[in-house]
Amino acid sequence: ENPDQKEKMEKLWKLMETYEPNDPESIQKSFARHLEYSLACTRFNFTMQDAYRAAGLVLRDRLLESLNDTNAYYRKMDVKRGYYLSAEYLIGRHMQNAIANLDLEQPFKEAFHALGMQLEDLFHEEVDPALGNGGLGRLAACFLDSMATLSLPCWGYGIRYSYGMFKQDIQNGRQVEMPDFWIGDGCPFEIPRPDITYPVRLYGEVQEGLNAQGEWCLNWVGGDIVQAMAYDNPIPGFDTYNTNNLRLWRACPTKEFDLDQYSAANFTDAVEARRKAEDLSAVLYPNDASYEGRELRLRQQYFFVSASLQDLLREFIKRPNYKWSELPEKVAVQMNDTHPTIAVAEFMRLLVDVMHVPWDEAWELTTKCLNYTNHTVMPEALEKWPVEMMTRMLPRHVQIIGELNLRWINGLVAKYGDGPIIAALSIFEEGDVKKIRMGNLAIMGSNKVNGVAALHTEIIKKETFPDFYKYCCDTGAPDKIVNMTNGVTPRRWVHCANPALSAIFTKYLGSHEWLTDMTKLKGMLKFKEDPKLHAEWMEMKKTAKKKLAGFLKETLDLEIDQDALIDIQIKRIHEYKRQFMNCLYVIHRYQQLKKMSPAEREKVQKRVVLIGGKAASAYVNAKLIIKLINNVGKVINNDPDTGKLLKLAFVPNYRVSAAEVLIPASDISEHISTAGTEASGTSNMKFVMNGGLIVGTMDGANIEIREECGEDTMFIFGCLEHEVAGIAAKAKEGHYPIDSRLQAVFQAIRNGEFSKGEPEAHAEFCSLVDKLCNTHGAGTWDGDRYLVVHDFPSFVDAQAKVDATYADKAKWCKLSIQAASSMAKFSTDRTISEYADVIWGVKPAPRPMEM
Ligand code: GPK
Repeated sequence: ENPDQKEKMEKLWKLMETYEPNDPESIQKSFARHLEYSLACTRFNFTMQDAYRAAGLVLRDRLLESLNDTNAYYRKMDVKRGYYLSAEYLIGRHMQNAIANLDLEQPFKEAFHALGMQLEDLFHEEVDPALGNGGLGRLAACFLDSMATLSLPCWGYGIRYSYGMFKQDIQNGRQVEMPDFWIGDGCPFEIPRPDITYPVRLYGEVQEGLNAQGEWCLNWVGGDIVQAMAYDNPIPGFDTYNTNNLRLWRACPTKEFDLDQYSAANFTDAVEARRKAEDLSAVLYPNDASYEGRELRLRQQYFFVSASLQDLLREFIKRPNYKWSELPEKVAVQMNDTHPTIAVAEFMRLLVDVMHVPWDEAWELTTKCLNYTNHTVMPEALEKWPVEMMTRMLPRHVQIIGELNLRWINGLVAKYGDGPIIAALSIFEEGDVKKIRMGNLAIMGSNKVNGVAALHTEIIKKETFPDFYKYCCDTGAPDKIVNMTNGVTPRRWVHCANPALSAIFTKYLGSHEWLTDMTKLKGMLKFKEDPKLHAEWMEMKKTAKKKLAGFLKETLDLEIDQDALIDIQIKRIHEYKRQFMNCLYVIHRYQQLKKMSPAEREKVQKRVVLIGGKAASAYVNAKLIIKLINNVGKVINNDPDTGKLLKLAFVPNYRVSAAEVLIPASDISEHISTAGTEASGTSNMKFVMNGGLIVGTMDGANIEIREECGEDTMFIFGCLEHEVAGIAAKAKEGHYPIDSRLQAVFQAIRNGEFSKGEPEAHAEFCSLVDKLCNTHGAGTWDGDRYLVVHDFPSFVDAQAKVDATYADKAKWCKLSIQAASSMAKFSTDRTISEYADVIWGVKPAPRPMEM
């Protein structure tokens, strides 16, 4: 070591205390410094947006210290690491969560209060980073919170989209999509890393050649190279000194210029070609549980997978005297849905072509390191890419997949002979357009495959991938497919979203340990009939409803009666999720009210029904359902006979920060998918943790929530999963009676009661109704794919039971406490512990306070 260097290092070391101090005064000083020197404002003249930004930088300093020391600790301990690959992270606002997890709530409050600012007002300045569509992306975000909180050495990898999920505007009752340039003002929580970039090749061709050792090999050459540049997002754990990282890749042009190209071709054309590289990470595709098959989407997937795998392999080979055989002891990768499953071929390419690992060993390493999570049984969501497209874009990968498939099929034929199971298990789908099935590739290349709730995992085995499951059983590996029931983080969804409830739990249980061990909430059960707790519990709901009322006034100019039962359905708009059925029920309820005398009406429970969610921009029926809800709401809310007793509103632009206001305020929420269609659902968990009860079908995680909380806490209706096929078969024969109450609802829609003066909307609404009634018989039935007509009567019964139960306030309160206190299973801390134990083999590595 150079002595001069050592002296410099010592000088630098002495310049700073080890960590930034966290007393209110130091926070204030740090804030003022960032205002002046980072943001170029003055201490005397700044906006709330500036204040938010400066406060964000105060936090970022502290996050960086913790992130760097956590990384150094993981390296020193040479731990096995988990890597979560996901095309989506619906992280939501950072600030409040970072303050809570860094244990800075008290000093921050004091620091800003003394400067005349409320923290809440700062939080509101932050735009939601909406780099995900819905449940799948939000699950990834909750997972990151739990990985950090459990001190697990796990990172997330994804894409830093310039445009996140579109903003939903409602114009004349219809969804209009607006671009969300969330990064416009810069995000103080992210750290650009111009020093961390990887080249990613696209297109080009495969050539035979010699490698550095002079051996024969295949080389992928030519095509376009884009650079993936890292943006790090620190993820602090709660009650630990660990901070993990979410590394998102942004596409940039290469730094080198091809001189020939620049002198020969038109300069502006050449610059334009480079600029195009940036399109790769420009926009998140707004599709949920369906894919569009666009070439740019496949490019995005390969781009982030390649950069992530290059990055994690670089970390592995940095270790002194590394051996490839150790890779599975140091690396576990989780592929979130089929979006990152090109990883199977890319892992092989990097090992075989770049690292020169022999094929068989490379395949063993790949199948030990990779794992795949399935999130849906909707066939339209399972990605299949045309071989032609993929061969142009990723020629070497198609060769690798071809070779893998050949070996795989040979083995299968030896075992089963030629037969339909071979075609079912092949990675290639034959037909007019030959395709690569990413689901099959993922399962083949994985150590473990998992579903996201008990029922869903059973359906995967029996219906989605039955031949794979048979193969697993026949080869003595039935536990290759495992269940990992989803969860949510109680830090964001209880502590931050509902501080009044968090305070109740901490007060009654004597500590905030429940926030990292939700089984502690069982201690609340002995108070479930305590009138004192009941009073505090109802006060908590009132506080949340007041906040919701303010939000609705501001966004919709809607006034709600805060004594009304609040009934919420918020999730992506999908036919299988049956927002349409909910809307049909509200029309029915309206018709009942209209028939009553004013005196009878007075006895009916007041209700406010809120429905919110985005529709994929090309999903025609989903968009029509939004229009219908808006039109029905307009009629009901403005009818003087009913306006006070029943309200229906569509909440525009549903997003994480809106969920944080809506969920705590609910009495009832709707999780009413056709049995067997919703893989899990996660908002169901958030609602119950906040003391809301559920109207639900026996689907997804509803089943397990009911098991934990007790049958009396859930209003269950509808057919069971094993009944669906029989009902559909009967419907095909024409036996599909329509309940008279539902017929009355259909009649009102057909009469144009909800489309006065809108002939186009009228025709559209009729088309929705016609589709449900399409029972032509003779095997042509396809209209009511999700059994709305079948389940409607029992849905009406369930709603009647809700009203009756709600009338007994003490009983309701008891059920609410009982349910909220029984939700330990649905903390992502439980989910992630299971992934770490069963799938990844990754162990906690809590770093000590001082390094
Ligand atoms: C499933 F397939 C998909 C998808 O593309 N997007 C998405 O959000 C959801 N999901 C399921 O629909 C939910 O049931 C589930 O709780 C969630 O993923 C997380 O597993």
